[in-house]
Amino acid sequence: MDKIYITTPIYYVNDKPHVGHAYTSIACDALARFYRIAGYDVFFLTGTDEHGLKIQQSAEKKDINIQTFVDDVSRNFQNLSQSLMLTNDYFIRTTSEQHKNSASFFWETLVEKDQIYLDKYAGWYSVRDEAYYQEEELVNGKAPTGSEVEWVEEPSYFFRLSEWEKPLLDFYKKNPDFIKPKSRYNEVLRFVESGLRDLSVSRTGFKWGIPVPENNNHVMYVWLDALVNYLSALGYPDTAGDKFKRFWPADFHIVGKDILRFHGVYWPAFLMAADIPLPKQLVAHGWWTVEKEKMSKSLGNVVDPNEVIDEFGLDQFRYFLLREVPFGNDGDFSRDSLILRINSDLANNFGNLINRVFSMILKNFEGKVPKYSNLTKSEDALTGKIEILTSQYKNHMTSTDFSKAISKVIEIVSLVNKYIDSQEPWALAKNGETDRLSTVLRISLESIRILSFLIYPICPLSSLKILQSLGLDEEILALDSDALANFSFLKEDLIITKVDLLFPKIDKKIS
Ligand code: ME8
Repeated sequence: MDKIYITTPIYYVNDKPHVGHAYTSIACDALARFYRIAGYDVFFLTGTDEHGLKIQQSAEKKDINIQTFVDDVSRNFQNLSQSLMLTNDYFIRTTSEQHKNSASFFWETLVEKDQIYLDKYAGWYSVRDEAYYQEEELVNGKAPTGSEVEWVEEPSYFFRLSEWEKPLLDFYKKNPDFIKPKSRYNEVLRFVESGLRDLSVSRTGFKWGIPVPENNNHVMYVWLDALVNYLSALGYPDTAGDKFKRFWPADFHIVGKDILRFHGVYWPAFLMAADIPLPKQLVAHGWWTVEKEKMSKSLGNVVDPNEVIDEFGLDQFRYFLLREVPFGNDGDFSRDSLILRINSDLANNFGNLINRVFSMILKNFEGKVPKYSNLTKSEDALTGKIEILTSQYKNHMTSTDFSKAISKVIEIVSLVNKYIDSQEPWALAKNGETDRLSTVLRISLESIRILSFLIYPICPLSSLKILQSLGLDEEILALDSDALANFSFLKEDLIITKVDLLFPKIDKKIS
C-alpha cells in the first residue's frame, strides 16, 4: 500500500485558535480522508509550537507560569482538532521530551557536518513573526508584515545558509512542483536568487526554548526547533524505525503563505545540510480576512471556529472554507457569503436532492431499494457524465484544488436534480408506471450513494449520516471504479431509512 504523509504547520500557543488555523487543519484533514478512502496508508500530523520569546512574553503578560500557559493553550488546539473532527494520527507538542531530544540531535548533526558556527548577530528581529529582517526589507521602520521590529545585538550561532544557495536553486529547477501554487514557487526562487546570508539560529537573553547542546546560554531559534517537528513526530532520530522509514519524506507540507520562506528555503536547506531527504511538496494557501478586515485582537473581529460550528454546523463550516476560494487565493470570511453558500449549494441543491429521493422511495416502495428494469438513453447519459466528473474530482483532490473538486461534486448534484425533473417520477407514480419509477429512483439513489463517498473528505458528518440511512458504514468508503461507477452497488433487499435534515436552510436576512 502506498503511503502519504500530510502535515499542518504547528500553531503558536500564544493565543486561542481562530478560523485561519481551522482552515489549514481542515484542508489537511480533507486531503487525509481523501487519500485514506483512496486506499493509501496515511499519516496526518498536526500540533503546537510552544517555544520562543513571543510565547514567553504572552505568558508573562498574563502572569502565568509558562509551562502552565502552554499546556492550556495547546489543549485549546487539541480540543479544536476534536470539534473539527480532524483525523490526525498524532498531535505533536514541541515541549515534549521526545521532540526536544529530536531537535537537539538535529542540531548536533548540523554541528558535526560543520554547518553551524558561533558569531554575533546585530540586526532587526520581530517577536510577533519570530523572524529576522534585513534593514532593506523594512517598510517605514516595520517588518514587511507590519509587525514591530527591535534591534538585537547578541552572540549567536549561525547556520551556513549561504552555502546552500546553489544546491537550493538546482533543486527548485529540478522539481518545479516542489512549491505550489506557481506564484509562490517563483517568489521563493526570486528570493534565493537574490542571495542568501547565513542565518542566525540561536538566541540568548531569554530562556524559553530548547537549550543549544554545547552551550546552555543559548536557546535554539524557534523556527529551527519548530521545523524539526515534522521529523520528530516520526520518531527521529530513530531513522531506522518503522514510522520514519515508512512515512519520511513528507508528501504534503500545507502552510499559509506567511510562512513560505521558512518552509521553502530554510527547511530544505537544513535538511540538505543534515543529509536527510527533502519533502515532496509544499502547498502555500492564501489568507483569510473577516468582513474585509485583517483579523486582529484590537479590532475584536477574531472568528472563533467553535462559534461558527455551533451556529451553522461543522460540515457547513468545512464546506464553506474549502469551496469559497481556490486553495492558494486569499478569501474573505463573512456571514453573508457563508449563508449564501450553505443555502444555495447545500440546502437548496444537495439537501433537496437527498430529501426528494428518499421521500419518494419511502412513499412508493416502503423504503425498499428500488429495482432496475430497462435503462434508457437518459440514464446512460447521466451515469456517463458522473463517471467523468468523479475522475475530475479525484484529479483536483490530488492536486489540492479543493474548490474545483467540490464544484465537480455540486455539478453531479445538479445533474441528478435535473435528471429527476426531466423524468418526473411523481407523474410516473401517478400513472402507475412502476418499473420506470423504480429505475429512476434507483439511479438517483445510487448517485446519492456515490455523492456520499465523494463528499466524505469535506463533509464527513453528512456523508456518514447518508451512509447510515443506506445501511452502510464507514468501512465501505472507497474511490475505485466499483465504488464510483457502479450503479447497482446497493443491496436490493435493503430498507433505507429517512435521512435527518442535513442542511437546514438558514433563514437570516442577508444584508
Ligand atoms: O507560524 N488565513 O504559527 P501560527 C489563513 N508556529 N491561514 C491562517 C490565518 C489566516 N488569517 N491565520 C493563521 C506559525 N493561519 C508557526 C508555524 S510550522 C513548523 C511553525 C494559519 O500560529 C496558516 O496556516 O502563526 C498559517 O501559516 C498558520 O496558521 C500560522 O500559524
